[in-house]
Amino acid sequence: MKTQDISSLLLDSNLSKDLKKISEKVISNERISIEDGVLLYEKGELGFLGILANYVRENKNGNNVYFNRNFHIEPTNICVFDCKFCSYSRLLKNKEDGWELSEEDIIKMVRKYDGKPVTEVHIVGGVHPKMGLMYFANLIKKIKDIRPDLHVKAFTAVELEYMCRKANVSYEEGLRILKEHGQNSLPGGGAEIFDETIRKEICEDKCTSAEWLEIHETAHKLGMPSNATMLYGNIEKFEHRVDHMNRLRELQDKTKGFNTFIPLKFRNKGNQMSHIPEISVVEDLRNYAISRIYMDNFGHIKAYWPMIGRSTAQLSLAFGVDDIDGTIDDSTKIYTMAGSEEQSPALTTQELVELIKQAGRTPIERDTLYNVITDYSNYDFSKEEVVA
Ligand code: V47
Ligand code: SF4
Repeated sequence: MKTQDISSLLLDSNLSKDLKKISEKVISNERISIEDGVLLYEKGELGFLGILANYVRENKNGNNVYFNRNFHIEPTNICVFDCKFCSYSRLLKNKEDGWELSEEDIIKMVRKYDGKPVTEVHIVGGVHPKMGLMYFANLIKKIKDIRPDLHVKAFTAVELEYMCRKANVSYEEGLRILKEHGQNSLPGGGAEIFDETIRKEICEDKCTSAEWLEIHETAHKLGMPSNATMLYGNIEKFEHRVDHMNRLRELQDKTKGFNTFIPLKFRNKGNQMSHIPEISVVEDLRNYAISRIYMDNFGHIKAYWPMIGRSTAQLSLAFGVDDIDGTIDDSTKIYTMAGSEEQSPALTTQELVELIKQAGRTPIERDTLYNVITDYSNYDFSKEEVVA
């Protein structure tokens, strides 16, 4: 979408004055306010938001769409917390179909990728009372001994808050220990919605919004970057989404430590909020677009394909998204259990590349920190055996 498309937007006589004002701000690189953000949610039609978000996205990332070669390890789904939206966890008192991987199981999973060009392992799971800080620190060390080249993105702020509290150490001490044992960065989970009243309704017993933000700020200070998520499409209102993004935007101004923002659509299968219908794909696309417009200091917006499905992920590339996560290799259960259409999430590099090309974009394999590994625009897959 080129600049003339965006300027024609301003000539559109059907566009209300307030939306025109917001477009002018976006075009002149001026930050939009909380009120502007809410107004975009209330009045912005899909086509209008798409043009604006695409303008921002192409200024930041050109035509590039990023992906990586990764796999997940979910050490356990036993969890001391009881989030109402979670389809994955099994409470301590009801752990018949819960799993607890041993250290040996986990090492075996890592060994499975010997000689394969994966660049990242994402480790996240339920909050198990017996798997503590030093258990995980030593586990990371063992993973790094096997694969020193692998970027370890591990533990949500929810897991970290619990680990540090149990070990009786400050967040800084806890994170420093994990870093010394080889952890490189933090994933964005556990943020949900920061508004305290909504948080109390949907996940009252886990770390607070202030604690989530403090843990990420501490990690950034220690040189560990992180991601940020937002769980949307359940009981929250538009103003709660904007408030959530605003708290992240403020922290990013301070630390510049976030890599990417990942909106996560509430999926309603098999959890305590199953009576709430899932929102439409149009609402998902509007949400991606507004995220791109609002989060002006975030380099990237990710559509996590195992959660949103590959078709919507492809569509999102015209609505501000420039990253669709990775190959995954069927190694995560969180969204499978919550009813995602992706019941065995795995894509080869070639499939990811084709998916991106079909959307008219340039496929770029990245590492976790968005360094370019390979530009696949003119890559000939027939000349090599593709591994993952
Ligand atoms: O914190 C759980 C969410 C998150 C449901 O950093 C649900 O690269 C929707 O954060 N419907 C964990 N969402 C996953 C996560 C993540 C995923 C991919 C990449 C990255 C990254 C981070 O999943 C939880 C929660 O917000 N979640 N249940 C559900 N029913
Ligand atoms: Fe536990 Fe995370 Fe599920 Fe909450 S979302 S119940 S913290 S596994």
